[in-house]
Amino acid sequence: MNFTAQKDGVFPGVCSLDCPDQCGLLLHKQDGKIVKIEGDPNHPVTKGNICNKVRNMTARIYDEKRLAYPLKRVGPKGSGQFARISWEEAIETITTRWRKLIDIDGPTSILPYSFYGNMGRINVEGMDRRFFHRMGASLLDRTICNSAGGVGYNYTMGGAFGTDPEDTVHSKLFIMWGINTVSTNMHQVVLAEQARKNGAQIVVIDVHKNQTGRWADWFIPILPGTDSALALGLMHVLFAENLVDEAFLQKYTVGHEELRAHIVQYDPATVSTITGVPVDSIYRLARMYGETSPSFIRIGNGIQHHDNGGMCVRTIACLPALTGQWLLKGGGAIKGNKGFLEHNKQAVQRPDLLQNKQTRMINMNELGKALLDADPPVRSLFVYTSNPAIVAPDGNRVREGLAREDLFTVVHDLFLTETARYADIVLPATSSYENMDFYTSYWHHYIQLQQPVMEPYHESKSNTELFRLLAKGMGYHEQEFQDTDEQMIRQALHENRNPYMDGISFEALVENHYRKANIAGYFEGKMATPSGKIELYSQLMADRGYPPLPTYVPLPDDGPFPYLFVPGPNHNFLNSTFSNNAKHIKLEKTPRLHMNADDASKTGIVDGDMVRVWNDRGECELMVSVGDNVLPGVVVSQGLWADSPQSKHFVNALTPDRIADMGGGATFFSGRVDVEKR
Ligand SMILES: Nc1nc2c(c(=O)[nH]1)N[C@H]1C(S)=C(S)[C@@H](COP(=O)(O)OP(=O)(O)OC[C@H]3O[C@@H](n4cnc5c(=O)[nH]c(N)nc54)[C@H](O)[C@@H]3O)O[C@H]1N2
Ligand SMILES: Nc1nc2c(c(=O)[nH]1)N[C@H]1C(S)=C(S)[C@@H](COP(=O)(O)OP(=O)(O)OC[C@H]3O[C@@H](n4cnc5c(=O)[nH]c(N)nc54)[C@H](O)[C@@H]3O)O[C@H]1N2
Ligand code: SF4
Ligand SMILES: [Mo]
Repeated sequence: MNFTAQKDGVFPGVCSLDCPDQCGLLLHKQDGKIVKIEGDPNHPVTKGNICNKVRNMTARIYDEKRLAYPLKRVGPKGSGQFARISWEEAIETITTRWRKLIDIDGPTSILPYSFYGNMGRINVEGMDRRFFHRMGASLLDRTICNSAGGVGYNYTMGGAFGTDPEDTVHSKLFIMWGINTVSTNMHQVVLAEQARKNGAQIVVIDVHKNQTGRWADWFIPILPGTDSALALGLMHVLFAENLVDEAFLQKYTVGHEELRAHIVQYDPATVSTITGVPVDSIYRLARMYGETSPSFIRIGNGIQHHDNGGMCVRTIACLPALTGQWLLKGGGAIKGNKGFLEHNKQAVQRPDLLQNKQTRMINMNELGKALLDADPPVRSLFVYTSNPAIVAPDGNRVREGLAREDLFTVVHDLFLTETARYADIVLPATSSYENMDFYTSYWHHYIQLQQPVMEPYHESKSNTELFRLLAKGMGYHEQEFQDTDEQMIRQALHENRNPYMDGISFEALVENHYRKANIAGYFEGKMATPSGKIELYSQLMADRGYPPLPTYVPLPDDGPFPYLFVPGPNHNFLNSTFSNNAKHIKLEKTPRLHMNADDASKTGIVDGDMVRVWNDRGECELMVSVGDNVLPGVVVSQGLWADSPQSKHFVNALTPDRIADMGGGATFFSGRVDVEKR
């Protein structure tokens, strides 16, 4: 069916944002324009509810600032002075420059940089991958989001597999651990509310009493980066008070005897000193967890944006096994569920095109370093579906790199983002409602299809279309650069080795665009770990130089600054997306720095003061909220705001680009700062 040709009507859609909920949408069209976006009541999990951000999405897709044409830079880098050019000139300029660079410096002098501003599988990890593999460009390790925790979880559980969120209506205890669920996973809140009506308790463990903490039955404040100690303290009590499920441990785990001996050192008094959680709270939580079934832990991203984040998630992931929760409907945990919906990535991304090429891997969390110090140097940067000048750590170094006059930078986006301001060539991107793609949630178990609903906005092009054009310009004439979007989706679903996706084909998705992974038999005790069991003791970790048992590792020293700084995302933006849309800025009002009243009174800061937050990496300015929603010694901000000379809201000026313990992960929340009245 051709939806774009129909001027009026209501069409099915998928939210393409990097959000676990991946809602089903209804797109209302009038006169060829989308005039309203609402939730699709037929979506089995999201059931017609969507967030305010996307309810206001039309303000973004028709924002007068949206890019309509290709541009070339006509002023100094970063000044935002551009002139309109044609697509022909844009492609010609880029490919001519790249051919020269490849001749002189080799293809690894070119670095692609992208993330998941659109979760469409063929647009954001499809044709682009084929293109850069064929070229032999530097590879990007895409580790900015959840990779430390992902690797940590895998050591325990063997893969990104967890509880079916639909089953959590049966849970009797929810532990929201380092996740701001009310803002970042709203349908988990809806499901928990249903369970709450049947008596379920909701516990939130966080460094900030934000909207999620306020919603909890019991909020437990904790010092940043200490959660693995708390989890070990819970294990201590569970073993000591015989609240563990011995039969489950025997049958489905390895290392429970070693663990039992190991956790003796993590007695509640010791754990309390580390975490700031009172001894009686540790006992109470452990007993609650040991005595309530089914219990469910939602493991968030907050705990793993720390230097010790991988080990922290690995440790928390052991808890459900201790009390045998995996056998119960609604019991267990979710860190991420993407394993159930893996498609045929080989066919889509074609890593075989890299064969016999000498390339190198650059960790995206070290973009500043890569642009300033890489040897051999990066001479050209191609940014798409991401906004590193705002979202990447140690942001001043990133911007210093982007400002290099000799760096040839191309940015493909819907807006002239802070990153695009540094570009030599800017290319306009379509929104996901203008493209065909398929979407696989990392929380619920549904794969969804988006068919284009509106014509491309002015001269904008999708990622797949752009890379087809670039391939042509580079003289890559092979078939894989001519495949259509539909062909690529078919390839993604064809000969897929993932048994949970059996029977899900392109036709099936066209017929019914919500298809559930066939998860029957997930927990039959055969894990994808080396031992085939849940690994409380991991020989693989020992072989790789980690402690093989769950362990608390303190955060490293980050300089002589009094506060740990936790700059997370906010409610009305999605990372930096929406930070340039007036409607969403108005909803979010102003960025705040939350500070404990004791700290404020010691420094003479009062509520509403503008403060300078600084360390040896940079500074930013925020308005203080004084109160008791953070512990002393901790300051928290929310939102990745765009900045300008008038509003210095650039929180990533302060964050470290150190690499976490596992998966090359980011350490956004392990930096220290000082705060002074401006
Ligand atoms: N509204 C909205 N939704 C979003 C996003 C957004 O920007 N806005 N971003 C999307 C993306 S890409 C992601 S990855 C997810 C992220 O969403 P979440 O998984 O919720 O992760 P964060 O919001 O980064 O952090 C969650 C919580 O961890 C807390 N925290 C920080 N450090 C610690 C710690 O050491 N211990 C404990 N216990 N808590 C800690 C923070 O205060 C925060 O409340 O949300 C997605 N959804
Ligand atoms: N301080 C701090 N920094 C953080 C975090 C934090 O909690 N604190 N969170 C981190 C996390 S978890 C993440 S995931 C990253 C996210 O970082 P990014 O992935 O960079 O996310 P966004 O800031 O949303 O930027 C996405 C961009 O993609 C563009 N876009 C959308 N659709 C398309 C498309 O189809 N094609 C193209 N070419 N462009 C498109 C949007 O307009 C937007 O400018 O940020 C990280 N940075
Ligand atoms: S951002 Fe998340 S909650 Fe909002 S519509 Fe998209 S998927 Fe749903
Ligand atoms: Mo993320």
